[in-house]
Amino acid sequence: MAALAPLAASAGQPSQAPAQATQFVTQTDRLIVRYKDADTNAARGIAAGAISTARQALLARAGQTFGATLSALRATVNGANVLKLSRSMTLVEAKQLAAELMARDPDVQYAEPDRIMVPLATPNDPSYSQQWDLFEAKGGINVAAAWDKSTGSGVNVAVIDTGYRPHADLAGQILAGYDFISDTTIANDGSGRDTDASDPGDWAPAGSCGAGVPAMDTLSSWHGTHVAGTIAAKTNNGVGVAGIAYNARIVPARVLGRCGGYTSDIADAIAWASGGTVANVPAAPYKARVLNLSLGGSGACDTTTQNAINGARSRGAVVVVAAGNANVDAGSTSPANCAGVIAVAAVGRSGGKASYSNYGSVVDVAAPGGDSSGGGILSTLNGGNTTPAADTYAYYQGTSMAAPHVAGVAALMLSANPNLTPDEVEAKLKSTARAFPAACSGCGAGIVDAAAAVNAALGTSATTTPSTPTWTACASEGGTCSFSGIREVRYGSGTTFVSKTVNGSVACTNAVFGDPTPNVVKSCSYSSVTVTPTWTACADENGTCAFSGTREVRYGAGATYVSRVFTGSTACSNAVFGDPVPNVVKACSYSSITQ
Ligand SMILES: [Ca+2]
Ligand SMILES: [Ca+2]
Repeated sequence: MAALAPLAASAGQPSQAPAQATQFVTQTDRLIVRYKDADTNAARGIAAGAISTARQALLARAGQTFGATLSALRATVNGANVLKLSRSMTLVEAKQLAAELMARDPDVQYAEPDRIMVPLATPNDPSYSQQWDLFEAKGGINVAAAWDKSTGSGVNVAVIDTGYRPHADLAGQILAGYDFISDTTIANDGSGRDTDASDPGDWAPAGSCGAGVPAMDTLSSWHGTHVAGTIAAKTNNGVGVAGIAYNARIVPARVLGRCGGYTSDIADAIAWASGGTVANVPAAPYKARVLNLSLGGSGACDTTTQNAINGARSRGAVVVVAAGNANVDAGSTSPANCAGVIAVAAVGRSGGKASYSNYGSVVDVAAPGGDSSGGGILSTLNGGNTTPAADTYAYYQGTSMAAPHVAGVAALMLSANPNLTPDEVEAKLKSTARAFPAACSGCGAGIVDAAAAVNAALGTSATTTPSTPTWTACASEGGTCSFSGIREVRYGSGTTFVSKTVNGSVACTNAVFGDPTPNVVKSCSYSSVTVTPTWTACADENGTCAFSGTREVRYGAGATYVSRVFTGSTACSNAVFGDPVPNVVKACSYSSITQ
């Protein structure tokens, strides 16, 4: 029986970057108040912010109830007033005060806390800025935008690999697994199968795996620990790296040891992790919806393996497999050539095929695996050359690193929509994959896009019924319609309207909307349904971002952005946008919503 090997290539050096803290601010010393006559005042040339004595008296009385005085600071762009409070209060209290203002003064259109915003979802893990594979426009998987909607909660991912090392950046992420290695020499832990899936090391002296194999002494790889970190390293813990599905959990199934691992052990692990029954092995306490197999060997798909994969899929598991590192057609690499798996090729930092990656018609999608020109994939590791030593981090390259990116995204999708079948997950990963920005022939449908895949997963939820919008009148013709978020705005009269999707406010005029009902006074109303834009990566720093129409363009890294509105194209540079994240390579993306 052929031994299968882990599919990682070389390691590089870990490095550090400054931490970015992310913490929500839960207090404010400001309110925003807009009066109902703001539109007509603007039309008459009366400056917003000039609050009448009568209104000031009502403000003062409302403030007294909360032990605060309110003073006008300035007007906002849409004619509302920013009020300074004499003391800071919690957002809960500020909302109560805003409600008090609205109750006391019927002229108030709305009042709300002037909340302090912070960049969302940017992990504070100090090495995140080195994880180009997560955020860069060319070779990355666009995961930060997915984290707004899914972080993998409730989904278990089986890492069918060398086992795991306890690691500070994996603490609490690893569930009970199993050691499937039946051969004590391969196991290297002095025993056969048992409940301890920890990795004792897979170092191999020269010639210990057969004549001339390996050619020279090899060090322990800690391969499964690296794969596990890519999928679900602890994130926003101020330590090390970020994981893709960081609220998912890892089920370690140990199948690879010194010299590799047997197909029979791997097949049992596939069955067990997905909730199947394996003789003489206790049932898995934690069933996995995603199985990651960053391993392979040459030859056709074994019947044993195919049967195990069929069984896992019948129990709802998504099976993700590395395509292999021999720069050959993956049709000759198993289990990448098995039916029903998602076979993953590797791209480098440029988004082109990694030199080593297998390719061909059995490949479904590509993901970052790193290459020697742009660097590898940084993840959790152990520092021991042979037996375990201290926690560390290291760059590895390989389709072994690409596969867990896809497994992590699959976990995000299943967390967002647990009803998806394995075939639906695969179809959505493919349909939302991003076009290759550099040559990658035989690399499947494209580079996996985590945010687009999660959006697609959410979009088809059978249990979600679209809500019917209601419409709120917001301005007469010539006025300004203002609201929160991005919404559809109707302009017209009676039942004749034209509509646009608008961010925040819009002039309610023929100039903006055209004239759907000539010679009739029109008005605007906005929809109760907010629209969520999706973002398409368009350029790396110092490139040119091009698109159709007038759109918002974001510039930044991770989830820290500045954004501006452009028509047609813009340079993606500090000169245009300023520098939201110094010392980090930034990129641009454009909104799906035209303005
Ligand atoms: Ca053992
Ligand atoms: Ca971390």
